[in-house]
Amino acid sequence: MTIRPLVILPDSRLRLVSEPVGPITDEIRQLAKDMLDTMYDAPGVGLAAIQIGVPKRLITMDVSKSEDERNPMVLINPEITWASEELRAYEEGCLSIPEYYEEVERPDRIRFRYTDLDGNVVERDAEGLMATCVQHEIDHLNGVLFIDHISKLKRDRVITKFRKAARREAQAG
Ligand code: K1U
Ligand code: ZN
Repeated sequence: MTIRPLVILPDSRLRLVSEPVGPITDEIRQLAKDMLDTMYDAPGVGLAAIQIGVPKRLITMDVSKSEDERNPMVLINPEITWASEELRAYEEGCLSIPEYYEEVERPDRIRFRYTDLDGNVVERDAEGLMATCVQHEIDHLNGVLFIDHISKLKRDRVITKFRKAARREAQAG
């Protein structure tokens, strides 16, 4: 099991647009495994590769309710192909912005397409937490954070707080 360190705000890597994944090699399979280990350890319901510093369009997710019924998902080059007009507010968190939660409105239902680890192209529908999580993670692939969907006042406050924390940590060595 390999837990990789998480990239934390204000690290500028979180603003990169990640590159498409090419052939599914052993390196990609190992990256997906490490991402699942890191996500479960955090714990989180999703993780984008850039959150462990790898700018590739790869996401892991598990939105199952109980720990006994794990349903790990690996999404390669995911895309949203349809989104409902109806929105839904969900209190989101982010492993790259620890202990900060805020309501975000997003489309309630989506259709999304991705390649799985066996190379199959899969299209499926999602609603509720899964729809929210897919949108949150695809945002990460495009350098967008959930705080970009809240007011500028709140966003500036949280960025300032994390900048100060990073400065303090750097000074402490
Ligand atoms: O991408 C990330 O930073 C992971 C993030 C995903 C997410 C959370 C909530 C709404 C949308 C997307 C998290 O997993 S934060 C942690 C979290 O929400 C959670 C942790 C343990 C159990 C249940 C939820
Ligand atoms: Zn996040």
